[in-house]
Amino acid sequence: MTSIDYATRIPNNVDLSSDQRLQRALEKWQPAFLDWWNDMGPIGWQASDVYLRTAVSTDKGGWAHFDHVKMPDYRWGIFLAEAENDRRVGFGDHCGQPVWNEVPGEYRNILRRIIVTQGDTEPASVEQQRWLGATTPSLYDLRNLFQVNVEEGRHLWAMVYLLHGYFGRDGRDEADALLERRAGDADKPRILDAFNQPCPDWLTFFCFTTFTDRDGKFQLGALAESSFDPLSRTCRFMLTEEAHHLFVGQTGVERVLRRAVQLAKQDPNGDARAQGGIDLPTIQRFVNYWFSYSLDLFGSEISSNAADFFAAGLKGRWKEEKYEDHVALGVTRPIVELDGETLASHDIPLRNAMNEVLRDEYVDDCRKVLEKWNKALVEEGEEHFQITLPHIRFHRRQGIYAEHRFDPQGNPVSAEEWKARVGEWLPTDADRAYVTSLMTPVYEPGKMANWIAAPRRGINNLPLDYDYVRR
Ligand code: BYC
Repeated sequence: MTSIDYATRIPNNVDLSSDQRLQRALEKWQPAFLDWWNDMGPIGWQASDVYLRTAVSTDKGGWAHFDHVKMPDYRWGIFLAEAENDRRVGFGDHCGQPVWNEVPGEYRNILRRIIVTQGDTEPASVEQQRWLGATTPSLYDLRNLFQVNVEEGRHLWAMVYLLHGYFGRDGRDEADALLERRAGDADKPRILDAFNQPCPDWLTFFCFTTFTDRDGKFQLGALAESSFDPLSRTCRFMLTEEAHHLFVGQTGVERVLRRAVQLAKQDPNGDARAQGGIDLPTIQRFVNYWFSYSLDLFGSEISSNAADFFAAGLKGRWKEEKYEDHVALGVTRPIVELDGETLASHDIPLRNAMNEVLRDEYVDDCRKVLEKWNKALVEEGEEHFQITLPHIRFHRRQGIYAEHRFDPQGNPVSAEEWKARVGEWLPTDADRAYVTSLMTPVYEPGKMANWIAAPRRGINNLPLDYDYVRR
């Protein structure tokens, strides 16, 4: 079951050929996907040979195969993690019952909405990143960008398989609509805010893959707990691919930080910008921006949708098995709200606070990333500056803090104070223009742009000066 059949038009490990109707429907969607990829995927690199990894089996450890491939020839397909024997619903009102291999009628609409929302983010990120090939800091980074892009394309396939396979006509319509919305488009935007934000430079890309892809990790983890077993199995395999995206983001930002310190040391005034680097306060502002946008992706702190998802057994907590109580009724969790001018803690029924429970896990994980970045700063000899995470109330546009303004420490601030200080906290137009001005491409194997340190090692044990992308 786990090995992937590449002899068919749509590679898969779900025995697609045994369901002719589904196979035909997906084969009809495939050219539309390829048209979308050619129109909205990486600009200018579709004919290049890229050193990409492809799944060969969904077994642990044994799934990667590396080769030079033209991106439009990448074998996008449908790969599910192996079914667990006698898997049971792990939480909510149906806890302990056998998991479902069909969609229960009463949950059809909400489940479809979850799958569509998840699916919508995948092509969105490819659209956001499509111009970055023109400004890559190295061939190594260019290849990593394209690896991320083709895998997001595959994650779209994963959700489209579920829509086509389990939701009939409306599922097929939703799958078509996934190729019609566009990141940042005023008339037909992507569903979630972060996926309509521009990604015009590589510092943004590294922050996006650190913070926004990390939301993906936790949302997929919550959906991997789902009682709808096909969703659980597809998310489990997607998580193994997601790990590389997080690596790209975390090491990317770390290399920019290291270089900032190295360049500041070379400058008589300790000014990284004067040496063509990105200074630490600017990096902090980009971190503030993408962390806060990504916090929004968890939805509101108090959410009846989240309670319904949990009750129905559709979306669990991160690693649900680590909790003792999987029903979560008659328990509360404190949430801090703004009562007029003062912050006050209120006890909220736990099921309604599930978005916050997941956001907590996410914030903890982000903290670990920052610890690594700050260790790197110390290793480079930076004695004072440390990157910090802003407070969860800072710069929110979704949820209970969206109506108010808070500083990065989480204190309420007036509109005047916000206006006077926002340039310290979030990237200014001048910051963005400066970062963009550094983005000149480096296409020579082994060479790096001046504003970023070299990575520790190449891909798949190859040297750094390997030609990862052949033009
Ligand atoms: N922007 O009760 P609420 C990834 C909407 S990333 C715009 O607060 P709920 C990836 C919400 O839809 C992972 N709208 O929230 C990363 C609702 O709208 P309706 C993606 C937002 O429903 C990088 C209303 O506000 N996966 O994979 O509890 C690269 C009130 O809803 C936003 C998922 O998100 C926002 N930020 O939770 C590539 C998993 N937040 O229904 C890929 C599936 C909320 O009133 N999605 N709204 O029109 C979900 O589980 C939930 O929909 C959410 C929202 C967690 C997003």
